[in-house]
Parts: sequence; C-alpha cells; structure tokens
Amino acid sequence: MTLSANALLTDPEALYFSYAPPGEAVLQSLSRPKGLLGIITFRTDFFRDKDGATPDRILQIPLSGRGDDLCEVWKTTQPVVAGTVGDISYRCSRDFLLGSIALTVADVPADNHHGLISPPLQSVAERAYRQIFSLLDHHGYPGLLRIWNFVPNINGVSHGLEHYRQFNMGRQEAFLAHSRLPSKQNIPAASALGSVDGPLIVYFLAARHNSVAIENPRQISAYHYPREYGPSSPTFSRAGWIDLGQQKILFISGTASIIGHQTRHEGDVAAQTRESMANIAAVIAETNRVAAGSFYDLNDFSYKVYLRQFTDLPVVRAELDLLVTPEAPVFYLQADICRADLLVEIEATAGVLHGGMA
Ligand code: 3EB
Repeated sequence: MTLSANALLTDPEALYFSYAPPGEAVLQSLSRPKGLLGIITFRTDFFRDKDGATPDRILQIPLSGRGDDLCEVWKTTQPVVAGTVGDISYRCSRDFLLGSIALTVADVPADNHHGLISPPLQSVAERAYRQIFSLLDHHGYPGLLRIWNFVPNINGVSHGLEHYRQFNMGRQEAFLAHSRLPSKQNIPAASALGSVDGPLIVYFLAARHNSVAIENPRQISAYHYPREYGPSSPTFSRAGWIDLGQQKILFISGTASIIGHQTRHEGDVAAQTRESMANIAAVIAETNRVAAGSFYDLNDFSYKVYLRQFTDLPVVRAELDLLVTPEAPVFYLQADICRADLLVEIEATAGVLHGGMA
C-alpha cells in the first residue's frame, strides 16, 4: 500500500487556516459561523461576551501576551456543529474536529488507581488525554492529526519531578490505556509549551482518517528518548502527513535544537534557531521521501515560533529571514519551552489552504 491510498478522492472537505489580527478573526467568525472550527488566541485579555464569558468558538491560551497580536483561525467547507463532552469543548464538521480541554491542576496529588500517589501534572495529563481519546473513538474521528499542549509552569518542579516530565508520564499512560502506542504510525504531531499559570490546556485537530507519522533521521524518536529526560518518554511524532486528495497536509511538530536526543547550542539562540530549521528541513526531506508525490520545501509553510525570551525576537527573525521567503506567515509568541536549556521551538504547517473560503 502506498501512503496515498489514504486519499479521500470523493467530495473532499477542504481545511483552511490563517493567522489573523483579533478584530479580523472575530469578524470572520461572525460573517461565516457555519464553517468555523475555531479561533485560538494566545493571551488572556482578548475577548469577552457582555456577561464576561468567552464564546465557545474562541479558545484562549494564557501566554504572557508578549508576541504578535494574532489569532489562529481554523475553517472548513462543511457545516460545523458545536458540542461538549466531559471537560472537552469541540466543534466538528463531516471530516474534522477541533477540540480543547482545560483541567485545573489539583493541589492535592491524586491516587493513580494503583494505590500510589501521582504528581499533579501526571494525573491531569492522563485525565485530559483519556477524555480526548474517548471522544475521538466514540465520535468517529480516530485520527489525531495535531495536538498542542500548554503546561502551567512547565519547567517548575514539584514532587521531585519537573512538570513537563510529570506531564509525559500521564500522557504516555493514556496512550497505553487506549492502545495508541503499538502503532507508532498514529502517534500525533505535537507542540509542548509552558503557559503562565492556570490549568493544563490541550487543543487538538482530529479527523475521520489517520495521518501518517514522520520521524527525523537527525533525531531519536521522542518516544525513544532515554530516561535522563524523565521516567516516561514524550509521546509525539516529528510530523504528521495526511492525503485528503486535493489537499495534502504536513503538520510539523514543535522542533528544537536537538540532535539525537541532546540539546545543542545551549545559550546561543541564533544557533538554536538554525539547528531547529535544519531539523525542520530534515523532516521535510523525510516526508518527500516517504509520502508519494509530495514535494514540500521550507517556503511552503506557515510557522509559529515560541521564544523563551521575547527579547531574542530580532535575532531569531534575522535567522528565519535568511531561510524562508518573506511571504511565509511567521507568528512569534513568548512561551517557556519544555527543556530548560531550549530557547526556541518552531512548528510548521503546509498544505492547509489560506485565507477566505470560496
Ligand atoms: C523535543 O524535540 C522538543 O512533548 O509534545 C517538541 C514538540 C517538544 C512536542 C511534546 C516536545 C513536544 O523534544 C520538545
């Protein structure tokens, strides 16, 4: 079977996304609510209804607010309906589902069913991912294409373990509990960042059909990282590729200055940026090798760049400008990165149609 046997050749549903200023994003959502999967904002003070609530079509990620004042807007060509199950809010169309979950991190550690006490981020991560997998399995969107994780105080330590490492334990347990680990093909592309405070927030894009996981020959698969990075390895792939017929989408995970399993260029944000982009180029080359008929290059992508120190922006932008066409959308945000020695993480997406819908 070639990978393009996945193609949904009949009556494809198109997926659109863009980065838009808040005013424009809200106008778009009001003028075309039928095909709106959702709007993601990366600050806390963005949008409230008259009663102070956030409308369900808008997800607010509490970052520091330093960064480009843009929203991520996801749309589709089929009608969208909204729903909630447990702690998840979602909007779905015939082929796609965009959902989010926010779980408060308990002060008191939870019992993890084995009579042991789990650190707090382990238990919320497991609960979040279990809810997500149940929703996807029961609603018929088993293909988890892309997932974004925002872990409060990600580099903080409690119960003797960094929050990101606690998170990895709970995430992996949920993957195991839902039998999603044996087939490495279906491990989703992901990003993992720190939020300023508050709940664990995860948002995700799922589909009726699975994407194909792509790994990076320059890096050890994250799910094979050695134990020096924590008791459980991180459960994500370097990229996910899906053939929707007319649209062939490549979701490249948050990518950092890691070779093998080791951080490179500690303290040098320019060199970390170049190494991250070399990793992205390697993932693209690997995709072009395994995904029949796909020929992506760096200029085809939209980028989201997370900076630990927002004052590094001019240096990082200068490096990206040398590598990527000025036409490529690049969205800069301040966020902590999952390893304390990483200064930058870059994610990239290609093949999602841009702008308004026909
Ligand atoms: C890395 O390659 C850098 O834990 O979901 C990037 C993307 C990173 C996703 C995750 C972590 C995650 O290990 C960190």
